[in-house]
Amino acid sequence: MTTRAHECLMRMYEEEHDLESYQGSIPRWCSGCGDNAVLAAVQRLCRDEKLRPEKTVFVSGIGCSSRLPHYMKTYGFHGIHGRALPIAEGIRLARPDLHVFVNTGDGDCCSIGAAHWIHAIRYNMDVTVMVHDNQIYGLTKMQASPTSPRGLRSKTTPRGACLEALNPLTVTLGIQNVSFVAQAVDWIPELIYDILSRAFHHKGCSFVRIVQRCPEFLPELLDPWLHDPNRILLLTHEKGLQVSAALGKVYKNQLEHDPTDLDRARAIASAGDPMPVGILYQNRAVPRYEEMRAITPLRTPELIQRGLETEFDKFTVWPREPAD
Ligand SMILES: Cc1ncc(C[n+]2csc(CCOP(=O)(O)OP(=O)(O)O)c2C)c(N)n1
Ligand code: SF4
Ligand SMILES: [Mg+2]
Repeated sequence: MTTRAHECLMRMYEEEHDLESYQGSIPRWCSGCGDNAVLAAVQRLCRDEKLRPEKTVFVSGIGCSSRLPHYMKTYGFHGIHGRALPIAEGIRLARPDLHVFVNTGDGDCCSIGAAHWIHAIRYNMDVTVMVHDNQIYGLTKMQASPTSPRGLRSKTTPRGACLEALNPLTVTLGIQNVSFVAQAVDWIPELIYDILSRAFHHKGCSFVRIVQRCPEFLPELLDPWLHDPNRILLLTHEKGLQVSAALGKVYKNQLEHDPTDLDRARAIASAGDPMPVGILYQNRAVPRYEEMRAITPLRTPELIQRGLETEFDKFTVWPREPAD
């Protein structure tokens, strides 16, 4: 009887987590920074999906946005610049029992980490990727990134960026094996949550670009979209997002878009303005690298112990058998 009560309590401890259970250290982002909205959404998602903190890992590179794993009370890996994706893929292969999330910036993903971005999409491993796109290098205090708009004055482009901005959506939609692409904006929290939830449930590499405000260095950059709901194009569909009546009243510019239509997704992503928000593309049939390989057995304590013992045995000096 006592054992059963104990087991029951243990199960409750393992399964019941409130929001606080996922809150790590206090965020040190500037007030009004869009990263705060992403953090709030993922903490809610972890609670609602009842993710066990010890079975959840957030991986990042370097940047303001890459500080997110510190603010989660789960496992976390604050990696090196541009390398969040290969680290996450390694975790995915070694520990298929974990939920793997990636937080990366526009610089981290689209600049120094661009090669890994392309291959992560092609390998299509089951990771939920959030690109916090503030169109600037925030942490290093305002250098142009590949997504900075043409003409933007920054520390590295004092006379204005001379190149057209790279579009992370069209690039991703052009990569072989792409299986999930969505876009959110930090100022519509309801939709960040819904989109991340869809991304989390997608089996494969889900790529979510989150258009994110950096009030410290680009305080007015996104104002035209923030203050004019008609410049947001909500993508709705029975296979994509359905928006609440309240949100629909504010954001009237809506488009029925079937997310299985890749050509249409590419056309919507290319248009850019009004800014599409929702699920652009989803293909559940794309094979996942970890499934195709399926070579890594789960690292159980027994397996780890056996491996260690095999290694130690190589160096063990066994006592000699006494001579007869
Ligand atoms: C190898 C290497 N090169 C350069 C840097 C300097 N550095 C740190 S963060 C960063 C850019 C971060 O920009 P982004 O990924 O957009 O993140 P944000 O701070 O805007 O969230 C750079 C260039 C570094 N840490 N390591
Ligand atoms: S510098 Fe910009 S991106 Fe970095 S924390 Fe401040 S507002 Fe956020
Ligand atoms: Mg950035």
